[in-house]
Amino acid sequence: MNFANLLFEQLEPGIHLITINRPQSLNALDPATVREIDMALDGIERDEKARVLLITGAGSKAFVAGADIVAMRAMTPLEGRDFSAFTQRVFRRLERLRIPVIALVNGYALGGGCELAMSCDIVLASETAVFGQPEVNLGVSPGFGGSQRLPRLVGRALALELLLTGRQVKADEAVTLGLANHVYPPAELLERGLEMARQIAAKGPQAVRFVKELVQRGQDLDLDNACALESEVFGLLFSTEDKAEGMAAFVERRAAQFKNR
Ligand code: CO8
Repeated sequence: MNFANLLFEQLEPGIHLITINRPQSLNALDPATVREIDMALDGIERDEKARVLLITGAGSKAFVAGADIVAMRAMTPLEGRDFSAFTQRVFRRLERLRIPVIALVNGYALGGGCELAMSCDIVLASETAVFGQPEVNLGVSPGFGGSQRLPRLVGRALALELLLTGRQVKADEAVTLGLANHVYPPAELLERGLEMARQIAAKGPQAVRFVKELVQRGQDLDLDNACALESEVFGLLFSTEDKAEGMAAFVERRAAQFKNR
């Protein structure tokens, strides 16, 4: 696939990387770029061998510095609503993708960039990462899910503080708040992301897929229904060859050879 605003590559078998590639605009998301992310996800979904998706931004300054303000400035209200709704669907797709998505936040993750990171399953930040929802500075609200995901991640009071003041949060604080998992020196970020991706890619693919689904779907259910869903998934996984292989390998003291069956 050829993209104008993305680099989409397979780094190793099963491990894919999307790099949002508009460094001249600090990787700001315009509608064309979001459409390309959607198309890249089509490619991931068609690839049965895909195991982990990494997402980062080009250059050393920004992950994504938000929705593209120049593009939004010219939008009508209906175009703004469509851009918001379409991007929300694409970000929701990331949460529902059958493989884990790891954000490598290599600089500014503001507005739509913070919303993109929050839609990924795991967030690894470089020491230069800066998170924030500065939309109020522009006279608008978040439009890519930030007003809903931020309170779910960090709690209502902190979310409101960040949303109402637009305060920027550096990497260490982002970890404390639960916005990022770990912080690494910029030069190590990709390798650390790859290490985590390799660990995940070596596990039973069906187990990984359903663990992600359990956590993502379970969050929106009450505890009884969420635990019932877990039992169903647990039972379902007993039907897989990978369960038989994983348990046999443990008993036989050897490494499991999972086949995604
Ligand atoms: N959109 C378009 N261009 C941008 C953006 C952006 N979000 N951010 C930076 N750029 C451009 C700059 O205009 C500049 O371009 P040029 O060189 O042509 O002048 C270039 O990138 C470099 O930026 P700066 O010179 O500003 O770099 P600094 O190091 O001085 O500052 C900052 C970096 C702090 C990141 C600064 O660029 C900034 O504040 N950017 C805007 C951040 C922001 O407000 N993001 C939120 C946008 S709103 C949003 O995301 C809402 C999502 C919901 C949308 C709903 C759909 C309708």
